[in-house]
Amino acid sequence: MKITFIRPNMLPVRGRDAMEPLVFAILAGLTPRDVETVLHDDRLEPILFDEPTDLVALTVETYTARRAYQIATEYRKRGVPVVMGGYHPTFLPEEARQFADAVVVGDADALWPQVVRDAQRGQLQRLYRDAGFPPLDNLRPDRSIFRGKHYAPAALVQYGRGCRFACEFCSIHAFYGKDLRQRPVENVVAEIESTGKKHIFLVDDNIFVDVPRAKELFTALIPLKIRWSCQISVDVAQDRELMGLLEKSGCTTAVVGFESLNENSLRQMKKHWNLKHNDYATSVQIFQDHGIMLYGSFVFGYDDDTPDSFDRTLEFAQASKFYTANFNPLTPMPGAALYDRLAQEGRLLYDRWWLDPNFRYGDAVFRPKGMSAAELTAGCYRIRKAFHSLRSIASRGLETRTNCRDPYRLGLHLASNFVSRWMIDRKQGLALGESESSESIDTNLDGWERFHR
Ligand code: B12
Ligand code: SF4
Repeated sequence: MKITFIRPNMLPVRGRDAMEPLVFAILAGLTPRDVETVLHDDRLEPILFDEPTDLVALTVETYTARRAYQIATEYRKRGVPVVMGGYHPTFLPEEARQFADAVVVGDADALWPQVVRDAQRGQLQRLYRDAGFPPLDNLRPDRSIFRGKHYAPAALVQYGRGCRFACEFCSIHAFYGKDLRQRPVENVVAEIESTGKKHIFLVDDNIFVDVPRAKELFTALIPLKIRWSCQISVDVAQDRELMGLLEKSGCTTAVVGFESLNENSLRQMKKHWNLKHNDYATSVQIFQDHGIMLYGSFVFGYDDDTPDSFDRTLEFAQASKFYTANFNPLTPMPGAALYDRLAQEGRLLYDRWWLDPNFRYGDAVFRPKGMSAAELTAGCYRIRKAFHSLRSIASRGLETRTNCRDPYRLGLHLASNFVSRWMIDRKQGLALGESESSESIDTNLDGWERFHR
């Protein structure tokens, strides 16, 4: 039996920074040895629809759902069964089932061997759902599935799943609820060593979910002499011991969800705790004193945000010398509390924006209160471009504690800024799933075929 894993692309733009899709290393590690596995990454290479295979397994996020459904339709036309899993099918299994033979809801770790067995017998079930959350003790990703593919140099490794917070817009809380699981530290260390990579991206949505476990991990990373990146909540800055361990263990960059400078917006998104211990400027100083380059993440469109919010935030991001930042329109994801609220308030502009051929990447998808949807789209785009202007890149690059502290960090600063600068215009305004809008979701792959040639 042969299984083809597929990571769909979000837009018909080939990026320069595709990262290894960790989920397929995990599924490959759980697949019986006598089953052949291959990976097609739609972000890097053409999908070989006519290459013989017995099962196609797609990972689906909301932004890639449209493309995933097109790919699935092509395979099913050829008689190949398709299984889908990931965030989007977990939140909308009924939608995904229209395009797949089987849908896996939630984590696949405990279910995947059964899916493979059922497929071997030609008896795939329509829906697989794990009633609980499987322990992560036996996670053994098999990275040989990535061999020969040109991914960004960092290896993706997962310490745990879930987050202790419940921000209104966030898919993580919707997916994992209150469940928090972390792997044994020795497994994580052994996995990092086995990758042979000197830069690791710890993909946990918030690596700081539990103080003693965070300390245990950071201490265990010190002897590895690696550099690593993570996503972390800003409240870590108040714990000086943790900050010291982050620095000592090689934490080089961290994504921090500042989200907004407006306290009412923070309150509305249930992230007011961001300001519980320090103001943002103080927290930023603490990170910088420890040499950690910050990737600031911001959203716009909460009820108190107005057209003035954009420039204020841009100034803050530039003054804070973030090595990079994103400025996104608040986007309701199915499953998240925000989506339900905006739907109830009758403020959504599309029935399902992720499938709508008129939706364009970067567009606001609901009616904000303090500005128009068009102003929201344009404001985010404008400051994204301004933040990545040559003058801004140079000025931020001169931050001596972080962005130009050593040649490695300066290289990271320049590479990430120039890749983002290059991508902004290429992505903005494109339709998801194909380059030309099409009424029919399951036909017309023309745009994709041209792009791949
Ligand atoms: C690393 C990362 C990125 C990296 C890229 C990663 C990569 N490999 O290419 C970067 C930074 C580039 C990125 C970009 C974006 N990301 Co991102 N990213 C992540 C992050 C932090 C980790 C992904 C990961 O490796 N997880 C570990 C794996 C093991 O978990 P998993 O994929 O969930 O898989 C498990 C189950 O879901 C299930 N499963 C998943 N797929 C499948 C498939 C099958 C067949 C089966 C059976 C099971 C199954 O089983 C797995 C194991 O149990 C996640 C959050 C998270 N914790 O997952 C966000 C996340 C996936 N990203 C998200 C978003 C929104 C984006 C962007 C759209 C942001 C933007 N506005 O531009 C972009 C574009 C993404 C795209 N599709 O192209 C959202 C998606 C939400 C949603 N509802 O779809 C997430 C959940 C973050 C969040 N907090 O909301 N991202
Ligand atoms: S802190 Fe981050 S991961 Fe946790 S719920 Fe909020 S946005 Fe999601």
